[in-house]
Amino acid sequence: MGQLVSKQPQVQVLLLGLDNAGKSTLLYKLKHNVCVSTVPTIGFNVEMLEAKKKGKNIALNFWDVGGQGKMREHWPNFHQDTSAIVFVVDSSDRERLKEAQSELENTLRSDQLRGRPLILLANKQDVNDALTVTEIKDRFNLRKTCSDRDWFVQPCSAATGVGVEEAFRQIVQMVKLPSDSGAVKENIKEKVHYLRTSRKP
Ligand code: G3D
Ligand code: MG
Repeated sequence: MGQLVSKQPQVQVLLLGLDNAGKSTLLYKLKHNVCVSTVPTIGFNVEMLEAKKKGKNIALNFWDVGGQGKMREHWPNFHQDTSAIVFVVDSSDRERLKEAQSELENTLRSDQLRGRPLILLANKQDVNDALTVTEIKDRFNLRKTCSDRDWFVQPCSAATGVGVEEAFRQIVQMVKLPSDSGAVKENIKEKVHYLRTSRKP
């Protein structure tokens, strides 16, 4: 007898932030609970994580997009069908905070991301003198920039794992499920195909 294939709802989570913020470290910590030594992401990584929301099993596809200057112009290609934005900040890098803020604000202006929740991860809290959550909220002026969406700032350290589970729980809680799971046409394969074919020649 054939087995019934359960089609659990899938949501797309966009993991953004400047290069070196800790996005890939965080993703592998979430996925495998290990600290791997990362190399700068050329292109993107995608990992599926499962969770329970409102009594349903759901799959979250995390798209970890390279944060180096040249890659940032491709970020908009990933906006389609995003259910939540996770923006990772290196809280110890005071010099590049303005640059991170400006990239976040550019991202939040996207029509395709209107109303999508933002979870800002104040990463590298293990580093001495890292900016606190309160400082980050103020510097990023989030009360104003995010007046039209749900937002949350979670302190964490992808290196030590502190705050990482809480970050995941927060993402699961804030991510919007499509009201009709059939509306999610995009699975990973289709999205990769879309990204390949939409690339400029
Ligand atoms: P990215 O994917 O955002 O570009 P990576 O960033 O995950 O590649 O991480 C960049 C560097 O930051 C890596 O160090 C990684 O180990 C380090 N890192 C990531 N998260 C943390 C953290 O929470 N605390 C500290 N102290 N370091 C972190 P290397 O030395 O390999 O470049
Ligand atoms: Mg990376």
